[in-house]
Amino acid sequence: MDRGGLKFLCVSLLALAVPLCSAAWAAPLPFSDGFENVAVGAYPSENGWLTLSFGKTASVSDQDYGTGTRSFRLDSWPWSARMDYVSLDEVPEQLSYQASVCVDPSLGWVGLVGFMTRNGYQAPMWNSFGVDAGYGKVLFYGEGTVDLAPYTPGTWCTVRADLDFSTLTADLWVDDVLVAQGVTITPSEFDDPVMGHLTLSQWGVAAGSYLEYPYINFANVVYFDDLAMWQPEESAVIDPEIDIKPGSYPNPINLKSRGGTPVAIFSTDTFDATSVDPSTVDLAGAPVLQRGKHGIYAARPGDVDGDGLPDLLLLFRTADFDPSQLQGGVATLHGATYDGQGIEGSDDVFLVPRH
Ligand SMILES: [Ca+2]
Ligand SMILES: [Ca+2]
Ligand SMILES: [Ca+2]
Repeated sequence: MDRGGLKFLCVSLLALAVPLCSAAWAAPLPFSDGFENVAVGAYPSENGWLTLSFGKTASVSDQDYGTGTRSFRLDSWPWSARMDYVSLDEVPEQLSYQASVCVDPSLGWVGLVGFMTRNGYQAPMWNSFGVDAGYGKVLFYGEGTVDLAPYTPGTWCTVRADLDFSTLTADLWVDDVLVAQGVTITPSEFDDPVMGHLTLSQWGVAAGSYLEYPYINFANVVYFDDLAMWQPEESAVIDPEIDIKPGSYPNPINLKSRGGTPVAIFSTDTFDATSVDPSTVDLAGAPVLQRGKHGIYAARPGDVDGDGLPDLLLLFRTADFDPSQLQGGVATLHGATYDGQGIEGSDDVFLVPRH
């Protein structure tokens, strides 16, 4: 593995290495940093943050921030990077993370965000970004080192990785722009010839410290904010049962009708139809009908099939249907829940009058 780009950090960590206690707290996914709820000057330990390498200091700051009024300021000594992390119980096959990073323009050299190994107190960060003021670049350390984008010291930069450990690839983003796809990453568990079996079970941030010419430096200040980790939705969409014209069959559609077409989305033990956001729903190209000057959606809960679970009843203006989306004898409904889970369901229709 190419770890050359992180040699500075390995060396500096060896100097003040501390054995890792096993953390009782593990970050649930999705995870977000919580810095906004921590007093300025305090360490965000109640949010699960732990210290790996002591550097100089680390605390929540209001001097400079990404969003809100707080960020996390890390301050390193020349021979000790400052590293802080949260633990994961396990790394899922797909995992995304993002962070905003600002490296102090007068003192700072590099800010890192990514993974560490549980028993790797001397290990660098893995599948990580280096926001590098010394080189003026944003880099990614996967199996190799990838040069992603320029970086201007003293500015905030947002990095994001969509990691897929089943294919060992990542898609990488800098400032909301996809800058690299299919980059080879380090597995979440692997055998190291020196350290033995390693797992990427910690995720965090570091203010790196160079020891090598020409980047010997004697201080490093890096701010981090808007740190988050999440799992992509397990399936792209879920497919609830729907009933066009509930309770009757077949389902004739007269596109010249001035009326409406009711549709039920059914709940199950594992799916709550009332969690569907009506503003996201379309059926055969038609949005949910809106009423009144406030545009209230014609959507209401009700137990349509009598199973005791509230379903969602929606009304569409029949003339809004796209005829080309009804020709196959099936109308498909698309939408999403309020928390972003996509849904898709279909029911039979036939057009009247027949042509
Ligand atoms: Ca913030
Ligand atoms: Ca029906
Ligand atoms: Ca029901």
